Amino acid sequence: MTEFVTFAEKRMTRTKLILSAALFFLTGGQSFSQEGRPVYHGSNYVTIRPGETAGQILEKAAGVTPSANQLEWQRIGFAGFIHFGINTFTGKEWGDGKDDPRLFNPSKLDAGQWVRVMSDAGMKLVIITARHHDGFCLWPSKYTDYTVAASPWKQGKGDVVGAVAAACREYGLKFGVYLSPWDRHEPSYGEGDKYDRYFLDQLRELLTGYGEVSEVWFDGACGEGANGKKQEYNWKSYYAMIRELQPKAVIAIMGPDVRWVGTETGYGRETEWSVIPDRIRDPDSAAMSEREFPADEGFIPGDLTAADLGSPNRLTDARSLIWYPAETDVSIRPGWFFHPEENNKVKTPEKLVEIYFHSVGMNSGLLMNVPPDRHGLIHKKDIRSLTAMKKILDRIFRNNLLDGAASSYRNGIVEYTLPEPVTFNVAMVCEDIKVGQRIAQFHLEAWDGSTWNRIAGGTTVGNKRLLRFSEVNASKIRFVVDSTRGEPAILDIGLYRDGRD
Ligand code: FUL
Repeated sequence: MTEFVTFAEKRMTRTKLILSAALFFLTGGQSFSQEGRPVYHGSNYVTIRPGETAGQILEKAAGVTPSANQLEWQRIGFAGFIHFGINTFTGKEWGDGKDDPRLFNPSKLDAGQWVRVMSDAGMKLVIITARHHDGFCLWPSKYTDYTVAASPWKQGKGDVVGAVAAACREYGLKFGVYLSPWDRHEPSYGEGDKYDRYFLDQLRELLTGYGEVSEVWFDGACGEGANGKKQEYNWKSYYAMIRELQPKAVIAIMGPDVRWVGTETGYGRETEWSVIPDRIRDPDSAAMSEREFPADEGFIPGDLTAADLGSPNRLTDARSLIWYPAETDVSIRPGWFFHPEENNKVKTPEKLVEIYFHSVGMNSGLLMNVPPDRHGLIHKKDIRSLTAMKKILDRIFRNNLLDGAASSYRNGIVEYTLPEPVTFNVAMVCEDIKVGQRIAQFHLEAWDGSTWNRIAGGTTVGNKRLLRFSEVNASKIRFVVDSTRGEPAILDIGLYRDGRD
């Protein structure tokens, strides 16, 4: 069976195509342009000096690269989210922290089924809501009695986080934890250091008790309102603990490695730059510190919902730039938690495919939530949709019609000549983000015997760009870079036919 998620990596070995190979000399982690000027390769963070021109800023932006953790995370592409907890049994989305832990009693909980379903759907990482806003812990934390240990499930001897981690190991998936900073049960919430200590104690349990953790997801939501409790989180101490105990984990959302795409619809941005201005408190001292993760110092994510975060006009006033890739989180159902009345509202396979094209295919990771039911199992309706979605994706991506094509590169144009005409309606382009993200505008053209006709195009490419369009039949096709902020480095190009056969 074709694995669409790792497809680009497989093709990389076959048709690695670095357009800039002739122009770049990678020396000891630093790159030089043709003229020998440094292009700031090798750091996911760069400061802007006062007086730098728009051109200099763009050149710097083109040289910002992902950290090793970010690169690995971006290559995963497709991950699964599991919202499960006390809300599953009360029907709420946001529990108030007062629900009786005895309500938590799944009769057939099988984390193996969850992870198997997600793996079969093509997901490579699974994140479990270890503790949602209600404060109820899915593991038997020593620091509160509001946990699974106080529930009748497995006579209080169960551990959902442990079961998911074990299943991930069994199926070869990466494992991640969601831990809500906002806690509506814990009495110390709002009391500053006291709560931070509680939070760090629980974070340590999660980071040390369950093997390798690949993603830590800190939710930014807080519904306390103007007169509610106010907790100043000591983010810096949370990040330091993660760097120390799980150095390969990315810190997402309220963290410096992976950013929220800005919506929960499943639809990412047309123009999605991974390099955006950082809002760091003291960029100069951070840069001076030569730390591996300079953005960990006083990191504050700004407004991430704007339609454009990284275009040139957003960079001109920046004091620093950071590689900060997007993650698109979306639920397969209207709610994040399971509600039986939503069984007929599970997203259709076609909708899930569309979401895949608009997230993974728009330079973002996709984090798709599939909430288990009150038995502790993923419902058959969700399985049906996911299975059919995977079938469609496999059908589309099983055969790259450019395989075996002769190709040439000149002046930002990659031209393919095929022995026979092919029919296609899907295109994939991947930049080699290891060296940065550069393409700002591109399009595809097909030769009809007398002229080149535009088929489709877009703005940014990044890790992966997927396009769908009406069927085209041609034997000469070209990919044209219309505008770029540096030498484009293309990792892969593919053409496919979604033939519904
Ligand atoms: C939001 C939360 O408030 C929702 O309940 C859910 O967990 C979603 C993924 O993030 O901020």
